[in-house]
Amino acid sequence: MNRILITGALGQLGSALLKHYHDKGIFVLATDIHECPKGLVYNYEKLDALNFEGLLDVVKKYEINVIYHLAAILSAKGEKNPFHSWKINMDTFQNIVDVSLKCKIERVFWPSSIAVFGKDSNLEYVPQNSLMNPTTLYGVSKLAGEKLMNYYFEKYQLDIRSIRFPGIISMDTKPGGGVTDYIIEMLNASKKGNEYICFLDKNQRLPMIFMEDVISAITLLMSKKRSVLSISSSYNIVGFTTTPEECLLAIKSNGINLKVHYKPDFRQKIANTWPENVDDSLASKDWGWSPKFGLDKTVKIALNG
Ligand code: AKB
Repeated sequence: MNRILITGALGQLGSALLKHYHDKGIFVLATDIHECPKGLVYNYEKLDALNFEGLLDVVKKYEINVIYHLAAILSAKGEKNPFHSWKINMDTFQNIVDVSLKCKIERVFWPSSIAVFGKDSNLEYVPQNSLMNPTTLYGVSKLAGEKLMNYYFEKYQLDIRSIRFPGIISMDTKPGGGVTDYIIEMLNASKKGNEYICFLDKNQRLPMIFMEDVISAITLLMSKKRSVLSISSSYNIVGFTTTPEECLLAIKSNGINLKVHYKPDFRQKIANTWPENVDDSLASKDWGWSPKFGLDKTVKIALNG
């Protein structure tokens, strides 16, 4: 039986994974840098993943054998203080690797991102193995993590698994400083009856995925025997692709007359270097990935949730 530790557990992905495993009756320990939120029903330890000794203590104390390392600074926020972002993203990664080797952790999940790609990646439809010249510090740190997970697997057989996530759509937590956050902000504005100022161009196409598909993908990948995985790096996946304008149309088709103003800012420059779509056929072939939620279904659920 698995005993799971999640870092960054109060974030967008962490909260959803926490609920998923808790509801399944699997032991899961949530950790994050914040004080335990009032009324939280999960096992919780306040822990900064930069604190190696603290991490080691918690892993030993709770007899953890699987880690989901989600603590990270995202793309747009990362650009505000690149040195700090590198430290958070890479030193915590190294701590997780070190603790995992010391405590013989069986499996680690670590999310990568479409931010690993860049202008030379055939952005209309990025293959699994593409040229990768990321433009953000976040993208550089994710690419470094991908190289390291391969290295640690070859050198120590440390089983780290990973997915390159597109923009993740969920309504339960606040957006966390990403370029793809516009879609969540637009959906929230629709629910509140506010106007929305979009920081991307109305025709900027980006890949997206609904949270339920994210949870299916992660749990599927983590459930497979290592021998079915043909790469020891990160897999491309996509739910659907959309632009702000298409998203607005989908919102309007639910009877909501949202007004959107377009004022592209520095995030548009980042989006210009990100994929419009990615080829996720290797994930389908190796571990059976297949998305269930398109734009219309996602928008409908998000608006009614
Ligand atoms: C971001 O926009 O930074 C993230 C991502 C695509 O990794 N949502």
